[in-house]
Amino acid sequence: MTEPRPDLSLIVPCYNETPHLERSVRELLLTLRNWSGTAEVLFIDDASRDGTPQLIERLLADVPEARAQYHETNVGRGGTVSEGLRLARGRVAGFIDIDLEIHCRYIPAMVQAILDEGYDVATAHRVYKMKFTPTGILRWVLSVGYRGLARAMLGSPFRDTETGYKFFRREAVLPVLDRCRDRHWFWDTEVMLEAHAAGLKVIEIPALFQRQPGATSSLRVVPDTLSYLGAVRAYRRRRARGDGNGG
Ligand SMILES: Nc1nc2c(ncn2[C@@H]2O[C@H](COP(=O)(O)OP(=O)(O)O)[C@@H](O)[C@H]2O)c(=O)[nH]1
Ligand SMILES: [Mg+2]
Repeated sequence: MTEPRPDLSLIVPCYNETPHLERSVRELLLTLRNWSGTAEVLFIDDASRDGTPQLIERLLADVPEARAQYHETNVGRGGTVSEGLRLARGRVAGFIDIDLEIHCRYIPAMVQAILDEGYDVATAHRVYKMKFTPTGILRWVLSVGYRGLARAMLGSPFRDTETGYKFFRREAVLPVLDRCRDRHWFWDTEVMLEAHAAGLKVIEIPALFQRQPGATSSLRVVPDTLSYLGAVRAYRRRRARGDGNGG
């Protein structure tokens, strides 16, 4: 007898998450277990070097609704999330950043937008609780700057393509995944632009973004910003050649 499909498959890409993983998993389970829908959770570790795989093993020992995969080599954020979306069994498949800078309490609203309100994609539009520290201001400037760039250079109709909080009607996103090429940070913009090009119905739900005290970021500001810009230009060229859609 095949198991009924859960309402939600939540993908949790992991890369050196030990500072916050235990607290975040507790919060996440609290949210999912108090929610009326059914969910499975799929942790995918992308070759972390800080003991995250061992911590996942320990944390998931008594979490029947969760399973985990472990990469030998680092694939990148986009590649890891795509893999998870393909492995998902849920009617809705989505992912969040497990540092919970956007809290998991918005998950039910994302799923409801897809299952009950007819959207194909629901994402969190980050509303920043500003931290007036050099890093806080730099990240805000980068994020706002990049949004402007995505709109100006790629004609993105969206307010926040980079958010690490995206949910999809699983059947609708599979063909879109096949048209995405980037395997790291730019994938977050590419999947939204390809979803738009495919005519998927998208809702961006405002959600509070709050940096965790003492949190560090895996974003390497200069190299990652440069590779972003390179990816934006490459994507524009591909689209201009008319084989933008991943031909
Ligand atoms: N799978 C995978 N995830 C990554 C990688 N690098 C970062 N991430 C994830 O991307 C998310 C956002 O990274 P974070 O460091 O919080 O960036 P920030 O919030 O933009 O400063 C986190 O959940 C990280 O685990 C990677 O190489 N592979
Ligand atoms: Mg983060």
